Amino acid sequence: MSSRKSFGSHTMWGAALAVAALAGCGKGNAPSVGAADAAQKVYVAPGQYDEFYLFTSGGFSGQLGVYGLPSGRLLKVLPVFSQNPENAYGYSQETKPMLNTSYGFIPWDDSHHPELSMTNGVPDGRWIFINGNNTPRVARIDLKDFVTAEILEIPHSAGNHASPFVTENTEYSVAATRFSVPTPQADVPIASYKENFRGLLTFIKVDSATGHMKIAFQILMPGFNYDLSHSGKGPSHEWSFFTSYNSEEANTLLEVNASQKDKDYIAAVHWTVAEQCVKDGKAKQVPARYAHNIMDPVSHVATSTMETSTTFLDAKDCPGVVYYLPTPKSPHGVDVDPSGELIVAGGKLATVIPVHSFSRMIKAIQDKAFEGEVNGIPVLKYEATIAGEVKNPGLGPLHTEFDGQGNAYTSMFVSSEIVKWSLKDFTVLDRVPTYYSIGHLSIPGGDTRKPWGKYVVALNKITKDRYLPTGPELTQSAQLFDISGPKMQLLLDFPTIGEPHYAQALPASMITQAQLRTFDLATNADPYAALSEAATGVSRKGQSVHVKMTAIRSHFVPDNIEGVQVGDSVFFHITNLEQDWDVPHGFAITGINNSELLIMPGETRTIVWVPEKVGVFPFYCTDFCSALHQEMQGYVRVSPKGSSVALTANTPAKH
Ligand code: RUQ
Ligand code: CUA
Repeated sequence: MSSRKSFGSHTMWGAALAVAALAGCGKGNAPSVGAADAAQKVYVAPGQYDEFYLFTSGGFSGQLGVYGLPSGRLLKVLPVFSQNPENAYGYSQETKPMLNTSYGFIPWDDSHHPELSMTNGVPDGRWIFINGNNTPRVARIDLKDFVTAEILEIPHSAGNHASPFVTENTEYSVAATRFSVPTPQADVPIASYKENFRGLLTFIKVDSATGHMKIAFQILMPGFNYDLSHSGKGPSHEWSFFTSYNSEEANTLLEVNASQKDKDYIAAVHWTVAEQCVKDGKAKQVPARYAHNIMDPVSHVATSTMETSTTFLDAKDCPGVVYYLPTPKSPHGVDVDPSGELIVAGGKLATVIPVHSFSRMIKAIQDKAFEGEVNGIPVLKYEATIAGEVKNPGLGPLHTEFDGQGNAYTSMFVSSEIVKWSLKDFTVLDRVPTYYSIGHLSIPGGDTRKPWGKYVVALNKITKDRYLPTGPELTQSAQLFDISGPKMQLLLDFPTIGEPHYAQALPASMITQAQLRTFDLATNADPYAALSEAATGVSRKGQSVHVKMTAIRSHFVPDNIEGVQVGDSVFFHITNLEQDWDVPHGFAITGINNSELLIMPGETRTIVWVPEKVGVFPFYCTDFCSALHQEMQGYVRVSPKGSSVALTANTPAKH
């Protein structure tokens, strides 16, 4: 959901609290029976590592949270779509291009779905993708160094929610528009929705060697709202599934007007057929403007390129590319079981959990078991594709993950619980309350071919009385459950940064093995790098002053600079000469209208300072790096505009 108030109603609260009351929980409650047992299961002794990495979306913080499981300890806030003054992401000259878009520099987004890259349907620990919902973008983060390596804007999209789910071998990452809009954009009456607004499903090709993203094609669809997605696996490998709601095509008061029909649709997209149609010339090139931002892995300097065209494939021009599966009632999540055969939908307003069968779907297509069509897209008969329904699961099913042992776990938003059910006969096996109003849930590898089905994490929308109050805004939170036995057991509540819409986890060893500890100074290709103290210096080009500076425990070179004038743009290019793990240096100067810098070993980072006052201003290292960290400082003398003080610095050459 895009907001924690999506279903914001008192009924929902009533239900959530009723469940809480039933379970005998409330504020200041005594620890439940088995607390010692639970504590032991999440205890990671000092100095020990967690077993899993958990990556949570930051929601409206636009970032990615990195946690350890089972401890729930926060390890890192990894900046993606939002500026982060803590390490100058989006503030430094080298990183600013990452946040460029066709709308200009955008320092924020709303990120919902982290998605690990996969090989043969199993996370491979190479990259993690995440969507920018508001200004449609997909980011790729390199898990070697936990750096946002690439951000691709999605043209002609509006609300990149059903994204960035990947296919089994990361052939594609998908990006469906949540809101239908005039496509391409146009100045038309909103009331002409039905005739002018379209949906769009974007397939981004991911280069298997470099991870680089490129839009392969965009499929034009009827003007519904496309909500979530998952790709097939095994037998369903060539397909991606997208839920949609608002098949009523309402353009106002969707709360009522988009809940009229008994069923909406899952769109089943056969992407190899789309590839063929593009090859056969059934697609067309259309103008577009969208930013493609890449952090160069060698120079560590980001570049932003504006792309100018994209490939549109109208679903009706490519028979066999899309089929609609009727699915009750405003479906939200769509999840494919580890075998690739079962397609589970979460109808937010449905009273059952509908489960489609992939093999029945293929047979229905062969038999032409259609009940009609929408804009040339065949609609399959519900009875022809359905494998079964989970009866009386609870209220408000949203998302389902799998444990690899034949069980499914579905989050129930309205009744605020996780329901465990059998993939064999669709019977409910267990249920536990969540505090409160769970959205997504996450099992390590739980949407892949081989889940590590040890834990499930509930990603809750509301915390109310679970933590010490912190004013009107309370912490966001997740809960960890042990699912290794027949009954789920609550182990831990832990606060999260931003709104943790969704999360993915994988065994820590898959990442720790390939970790980079420093950046190689010898290959630093930043154009303003100073690879030794002898290479430092100052220079002036008109109103711009460039300072090439180095940092190493525990001094800057140069550390005395004179001849800067009021109104100059002073570019501090600072190279961290360290080649030691965990020794960044920081940089800040009085009155800088910008963030600090935090420079990793071997890296160069640049920040701009425009002095507005005459005087002598100190700068210093902001990261406590050694016993003489407090000595790591310097001065810049600022003279009036037009002053005759020469530009000098105490670099080794000029001593
Ligand atoms: S959504 S709570 Cu933004 Cu993934 Cu379902
Ligand atoms: Cu360098 Cu503190």
